[in-house]
Amino acid sequence: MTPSTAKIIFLIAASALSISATAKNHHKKHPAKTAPAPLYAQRAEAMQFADDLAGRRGLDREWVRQAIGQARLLREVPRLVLPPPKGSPKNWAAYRARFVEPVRIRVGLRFWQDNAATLARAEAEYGVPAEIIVGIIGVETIYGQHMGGYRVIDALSTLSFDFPPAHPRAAERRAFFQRELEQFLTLMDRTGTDPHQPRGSYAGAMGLGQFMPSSWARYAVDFDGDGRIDLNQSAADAIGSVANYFVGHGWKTGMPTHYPVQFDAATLQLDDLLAPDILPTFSPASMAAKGAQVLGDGATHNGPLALVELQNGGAAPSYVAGTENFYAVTRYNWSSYYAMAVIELGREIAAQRAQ
Ligand SMILES: [Ca+2]
Repeated sequence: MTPSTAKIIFLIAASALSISATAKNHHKKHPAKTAPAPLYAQRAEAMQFADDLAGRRGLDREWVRQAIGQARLLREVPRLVLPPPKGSPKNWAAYRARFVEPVRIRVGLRFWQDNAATLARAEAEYGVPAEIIVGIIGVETIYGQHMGGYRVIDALSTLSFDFPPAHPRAAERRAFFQRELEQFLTLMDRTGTDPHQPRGSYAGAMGLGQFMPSSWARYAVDFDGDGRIDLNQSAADAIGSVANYFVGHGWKTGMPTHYPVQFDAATLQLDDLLAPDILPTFSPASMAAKGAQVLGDGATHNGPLALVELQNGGAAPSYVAGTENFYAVTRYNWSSYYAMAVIELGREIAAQRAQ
């Protein structure tokens, strides 16, 4: 649900660019003002989409036209959703250092302390360990510190009507954001919320756990029992909703996320082992037959495993055997680097709590 590392790196690059652009403007006597982007009310296909959406969902046509019509193109957003250039090196060590770091650990310790009873209740009711929930909310928003400042309606309209055609899966991704825009407006209608109010990431993800509108509609729960779902202000609602999301994506109570592996260079069939990517496919015995011995409790693991490769730039990659629960973490954000950062941040905070 969050930007992948690459996108984060892009974002950093983008801010650096805007800083240098600002610096350049200081040398001009009359810096040119950038005109605001036009409203989507001026775009026929956006208004057609609004009419169709209103019909499909049984929403008030004028309300939907106003909602989308008053949205504006976010000029910087389309390039943020482009994948990194081919051949960009992936670096687990650098990725980890960004998320498993002292500030996030310190804020995470406090979050866990403040919400210990709620986290324990979520673990008991959903079977999802507190450290996984704490890891997710930490990686996503540093416990609510960075929930995103874009108007969700602008972000979703931009990605619905101005998705970059250069993206290799542009049609599929544009359709995804159009469905999210539809879900968002349905949610706004149902909760009586002004659709121009909610703020979120450049991709339209909202709240402590950065839920996309479809995930909010499907998995969000009122876990503090006040009769409404608030994933921005209620830590309890966010905690319960993250746990419920995991259950909805196949989390298995009590199963570890991964085990260490050891290679036998003489029999290793690395290409075969990596072919299913992170989809759990192999038994411990079939992994061993292909030269990867699953260590510890993993030797007797009951269920499929995946060989997860984490590249370390120019250095040798790291490998683990990921279980179905590792795969479940990647349903939050489709990246094994992301999943491992969530797991290791939660684990580090749990270790410090135990001290
Ligand atoms: Ca609530």
